[in-house]
Order: sequence, then C-alpha cells, then structure tokens
Amino acid sequence: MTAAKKAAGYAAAALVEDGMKLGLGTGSTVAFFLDGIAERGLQVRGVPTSEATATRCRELGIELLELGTFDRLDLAVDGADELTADLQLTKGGGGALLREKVVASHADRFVVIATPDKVVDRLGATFALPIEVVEFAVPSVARRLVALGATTVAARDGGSYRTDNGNVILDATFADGIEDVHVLDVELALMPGIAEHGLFVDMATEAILGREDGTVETLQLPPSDD
Ligand code: DER
Repeated sequence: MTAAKKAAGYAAAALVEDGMKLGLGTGSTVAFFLDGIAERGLQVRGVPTSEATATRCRELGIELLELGTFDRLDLAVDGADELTADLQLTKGGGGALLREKVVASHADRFVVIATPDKVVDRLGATFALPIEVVEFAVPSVARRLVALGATTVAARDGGSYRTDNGNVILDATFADGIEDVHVLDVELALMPGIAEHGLFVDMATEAILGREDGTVETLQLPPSDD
C-alpha cells in the first residue's frame, strides 16, 4: 500500500503553489503529501490537524499557521477512512477528526487522498464511525448512538484513548451502512456531549486515489441538479 499512498500524496503536493495557505491533515498518506511539499521547496504555511503533523512539519521546515490568523485556506489535504463516490467521508481513525474538520471547514478546496480500497457504497459498515465525546457524556452518548441505529459502540482502546483535545473516541458501526449521512450528520451535531463526529458531509471537493503502480485516479463531485 505504500506506493499507492505515496502516489496520492505526491499528486496532491503537485497542486500546491508558492505562497499558499494550507490545511494539513493527519495520517500515513498525508505524510507523503508533506514530503512532497518539502521536496518541491515551496514557501507555504499550513495549519496542522494534529500534534503529529505539527511535529513532522517542523522536521521538514514547513511553516505553521494558527487558526484565527486568516479567513480562508487555499487548499486542505487529508486522508479518509472511507469515502463514497459522491465524496462523503468517514474520518477519525487516526483520532484527529475534530481538528481535521475545523481546518477543512476553512478550505476553498478540500482534497482527500486515499487508496481505492477505501471507496464504499455506504459509510460505516466496514470501518467504524469515530465520534469524539467528552468523558462525562460517554455513557449517555453510547446509549443514544444505539437508539440511532448503531450496531456496536466501543470506546477506543477500552476507554483509555484520549484525543489531542483530551476527549474519548467512541467507534460506532452500522451493520447495513449509514442510510442517510445528511440526517445522521445533523443528529450527531445536535447530541449534547459530542465534541465532533467523523462524518464529513459535503465538505470534500475532490479525491485523489493512488494505485500501487504509481498512477492516480481523481474523483470529482457529480454535477449538481441546480
Ligand atoms: O481521518 C483519519 O483519521 C484517517 O485515519 C485518515 O487520515 C487516514 O489515514 P491514513 O492515510 O493513515 O489511512
């Protein structure tokens, strides 16, 4: 899978231009994106979505940018755990979903980098949906997730895992997949105790899928009916 991830990461790095303000995702595919930026010697600034990405940027000499110092980012690039052909995403396997969503929400262009095996018909059936929850509310949120149709709900690492924000992650599976991501997106957003959830609905503008032979395929949003 390494060559495929590298192909996707480097293809995304080719989209970067000098002077851009970037959103910098988290994960093993993004690691190649960061390498690609550094190899091109571009003068860019980026908001990291995790402590791990911030550390890697410092090592590579990529200048860091803080939230609140800009309105929009030119481009955000991040991985995904699952995606559908219409670019709805599940994210958070790496635990950074809250910062990833905040950063992506500022981007004019949000490019997902992944491998073709992550493309599914329905989200949430094969890879659990990660939900970041404040510790106090974990039992409450877990019960409510089951009431919303989750088949299994498990606190990551038996409840010992903490995000960069100090919260717990509940991983929820949906045996038949999530029927309507727009509905669940709103239900989770309104549930007290959830800090953020890993459904990224109508956020990605394109996806670059890397293959083991080094080639890539780009998925674009289907034309809208309007
Ligand atoms: O959103 C996430 O947390 C995902 O894990 C994602 O970034 C994918 O990481 P990967 O490139 O290591 O598979």
